[in-house]
Amino acid sequence: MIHTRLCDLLNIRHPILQGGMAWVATAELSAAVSEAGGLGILGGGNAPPDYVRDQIRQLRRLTDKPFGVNIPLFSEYADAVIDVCIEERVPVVTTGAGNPGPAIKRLKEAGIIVIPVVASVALARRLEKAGADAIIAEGMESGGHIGDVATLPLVPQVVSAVDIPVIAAGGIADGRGLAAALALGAVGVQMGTRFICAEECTVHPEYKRRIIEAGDRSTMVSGAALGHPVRSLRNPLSRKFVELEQKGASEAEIIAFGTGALRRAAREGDWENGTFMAGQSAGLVNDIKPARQIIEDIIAEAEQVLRYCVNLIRDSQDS
Ligand code: TUI
Repeated sequence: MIHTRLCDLLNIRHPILQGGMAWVATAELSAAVSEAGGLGILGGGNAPPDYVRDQIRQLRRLTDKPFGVNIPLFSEYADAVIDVCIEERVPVVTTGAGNPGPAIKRLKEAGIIVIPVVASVALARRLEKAGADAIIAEGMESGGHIGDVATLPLVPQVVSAVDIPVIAAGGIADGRGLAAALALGAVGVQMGTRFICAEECTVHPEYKRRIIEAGDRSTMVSGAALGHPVRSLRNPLSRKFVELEQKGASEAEIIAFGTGALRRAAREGDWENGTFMAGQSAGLVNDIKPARQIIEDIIAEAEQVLRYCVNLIRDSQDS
C-alpha cells in the first residue's frame, strides 16, 4: 500500500487518478478505476450537459465509490456541465484547458472537491488563492491539450509554490513514474494514456492497438500555431494538420479540418482521419489489462522502486 494525503482528501485506496479524456473516459472505464481504488474521472469533453448527466448516472449504477468529472473550459457547454455536476452532487470536478477561477466558488459551495489541471506555476498559485482543494500539474509529455513545460521541472516548482496537495501528470504510466512523482513531492499521479489500454475502456480496438505499437517518438504536437497545442499519435492526420499550419492556412480552415477527429479516432478507429490523442508514455504501454490490474501492478512496482531507493542510502561513516 502507498498512502498519501490524496487518499484521505478523496477517500480512495490508491493515489492514482484516471485522466478525464474526452470521448475516451466513459462511465465503464471510470467506474472500473473507482471500483479498483483509484479515482475514475468522466471525460466531459465538448459533450452537451444531458450526455454528461447520463454518464454520471450510468457510472453510479456501476459503482458507489468516489469519482470525478473533467470539464475542459473551452467547451461551449462548460457552464451548463458545471450546473449538472452541482445538481448531481458529483464528488470531484477537475478542469482543464483554461482558468476555472470564478467557477471554483460555485462548485465549492455545493460541497464539490475542485482540482484544476494547470501547466504553469503562476496559474497554480492563483487557483490555490481561489480555493482549489488540490492541483494537477501536467507536463507537456501528456496527451491532448498541453502546456510547454515538462513534468520533471514543472511538478517540483508547483510543489514549492503552493501548500495544497499536488498531483503529477504527463509521461507517467508505470510504478517507476509513480515513485518518481512522489520523489518530486507530488501526493499522487494522474494517468490518461495507460488507461486507454484498460480492458474496460470502450474506445475502438484500433486506438488501443496503435498505443501498444507506439514507441518513444510516436507522438507529435499539432495546433501550436493556433495557440492550442495538442499531442497525439503521429499519423496521416496529425502530419497533415502541421503541414496546413506551416502553409499558413486560416484558423477556420484548420479547425474545420480537425472537427470531429477525436470522435473518429475513439469511436471508429479511423487511422487516416482521426486524432489519436496520447501522451509520450504511449511507449511505456505494452498490454491491455483490467483497470484493477493496471493499478495493482503500478502500486507493486512503485513499492519495489521506493524500497530499492531507500536501500541506496548509506550513513556517511559506512564505506
Ligand atoms: O485539458 C487538458 N487536455 C485536453 S482537453 C481536450 S478536449 C479537446 N478536444 C478537441 C481538441 C482539443 C482539445 C483534450 N485534451 N489538459 C489539461 C491542461 N490544461 N493542459 C494544459 C492546460 C492548461 C493550459 C493553459 C490549463 C490552463 C491554462 O491556462 C490558460 C489561462 O487562462 O491562464
